[in-house]
Amino acid sequence: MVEIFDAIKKSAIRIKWLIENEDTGYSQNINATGDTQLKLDIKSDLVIEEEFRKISSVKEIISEEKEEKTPIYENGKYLVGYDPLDGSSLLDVNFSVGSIFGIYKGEYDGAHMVAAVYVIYGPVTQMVTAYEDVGMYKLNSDGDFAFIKSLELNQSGAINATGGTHSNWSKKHHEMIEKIYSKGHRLRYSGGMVPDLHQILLKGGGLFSYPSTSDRPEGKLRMVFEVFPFAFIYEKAGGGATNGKKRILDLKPSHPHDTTPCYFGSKDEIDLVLKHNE
Ligand code: AHM
Ligand code: MG
Repeated sequence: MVEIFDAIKKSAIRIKWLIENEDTGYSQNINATGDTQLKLDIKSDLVIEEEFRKISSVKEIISEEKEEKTPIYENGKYLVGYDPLDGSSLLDVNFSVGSIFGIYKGEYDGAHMVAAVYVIYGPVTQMVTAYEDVGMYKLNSDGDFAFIKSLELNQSGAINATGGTHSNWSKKHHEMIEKIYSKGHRLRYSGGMVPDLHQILLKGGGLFSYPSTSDRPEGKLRMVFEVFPFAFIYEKAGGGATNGKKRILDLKPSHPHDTTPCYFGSKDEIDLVLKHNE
């Protein structure tokens, strides 16, 4: 696992350089989910693939930007599902973006996830790893990621972050969000799941949701690259993650690019979501 985390650190340093120095415009390509790729989505994907190709414990990789799984080492133990540059459409407005990694053994589903990592490229670059516990690291000027602290969610928090177009929300979701606000929560939403979930984690708790909407009944966020890794991290930090009815890590995608409605948060907020959907 250490060598996988090291490959992620090396990729992060290279992606940070690309963000700061390369063209942040769109390419002519469309990815597997139908989004037009930015040139940086493609470059970041290649950087990560290159770094994982050096690691003999990696059996196979699949990313949000790739149509198909890519075999690496036949005798490798781990499968890695990743989103190389999540929130990349926010690059032009200079908001934080991130890379998300799920490390699996055997299958790409929650039950087979063994570790998860994300990197956030903000005013500073940080990395959060969840393996035995959840730890945060910061990239120093000498190129090393220094351990900062362990992260743990409180029983409840004060932040609410909800995605999707409001006019496409269900009545039920509107009512649930009203309940959250009536408890005193405040809106904090950048439109990048890495900074939005990082904020909730660092500020002790709250709720992030990307619900089912009339235009996207299965939500927008992809299980293998985005939702399972954060579900793993939130559970390890003492919170939870649900699709509204079921625990996220019990879901089984039938295709690596499958999406799901999702709610991540501290315990009280996740209980509220589950009760509301009973
Ligand atoms: P991307 O992988 O194409 O960048 O899309 C994922 C992003 C998430 O970071 C974020 O939570 C969501 O899209 C925001 O979507 P919306 O603008 O519909 O609220
Ligand atoms: Mg993404």
